[in-house]
Amino acid sequence: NTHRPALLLTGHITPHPPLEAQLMAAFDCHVLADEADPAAFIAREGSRYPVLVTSGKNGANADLIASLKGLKAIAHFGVGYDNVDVAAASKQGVVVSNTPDVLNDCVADLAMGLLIDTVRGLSASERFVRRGDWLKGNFRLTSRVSGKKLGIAGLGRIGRTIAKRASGFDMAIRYYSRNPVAGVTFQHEKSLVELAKWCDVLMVVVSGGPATKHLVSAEVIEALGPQSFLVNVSRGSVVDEEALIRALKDKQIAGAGLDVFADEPRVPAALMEFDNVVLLPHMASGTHETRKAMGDLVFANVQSFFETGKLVTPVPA
Ligand code: 8YV
Repeated sequence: NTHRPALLLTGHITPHPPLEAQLMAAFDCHVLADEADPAAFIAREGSRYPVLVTSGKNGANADLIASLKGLKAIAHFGVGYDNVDVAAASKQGVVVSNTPDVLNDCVADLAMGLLIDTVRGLSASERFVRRGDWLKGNFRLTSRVSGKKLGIAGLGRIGRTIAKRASGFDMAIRYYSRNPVAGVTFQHEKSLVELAKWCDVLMVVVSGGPATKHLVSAEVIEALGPQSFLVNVSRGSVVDEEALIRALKDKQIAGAGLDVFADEPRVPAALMEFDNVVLLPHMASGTHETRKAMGDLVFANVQSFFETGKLVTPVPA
């Protein structure tokens, strides 16, 4: 087995276990999280691994990257790589790949589903039927989706795929991003507050990390106002959850649909109390088809790096 290239995994790839089996079959794999004493393991064998695989909860911080002396590449399972310290990696000459594009459709589908659920109250109405409340009267009226104003924060690959779907619902679309996106006809707003003031639904699709922490601030939530909704399919860190909870308590926002949370899988108990909030378990990319495509892309990146020294889908350094 010693002739197979050595591959280190920070942890088990829980979003897609078959990838782990695929990697095990092709490479001399080791899972760092299985070690009783990871530091001792790294001190002993840490220089043996040119490639590291990371995923959701099992990223790579600057310390881990610095401790792996032979490291050359990190292949991340996921399009968002906020839990991989790319700056630290680059400084050490380590390249990083993610899994872009293959999840655009399923994430955008889920985003639209969550938008409709949030605005039309699907989950709430389903709970209403199960509780037997229909026997006592009708469900509350909800809000119209078609023709409404959709503000998209972050018009990247996924944001544009959502925009395509929303266009099918005759929604008017504007967006916020640091810089205007070339080649799109939607109106760019220079501030997220301006976008929030304008829209009926704010869809958050920016990438995570320190640069976007609490981008959806108390001020942005206030700008949305009591008739508008917030939907987040990016990272929980982007939304000031405390401010959101306060706005929901004070009825200063119409409702929220959240697939991601600051400290997932722990969801703030306060959010569970609101019937106008839809809570999902970070499942936007979670289809058989997409998770397999993501796994195949991680595998292709690892294989390509061992064979050619190049990643298939590197992220910008
Ligand atoms: C993954 C995601 O489920 O791709 C991403 O950025 O958030 C999801 O697709 C998650 O990151 C698991 O690694």
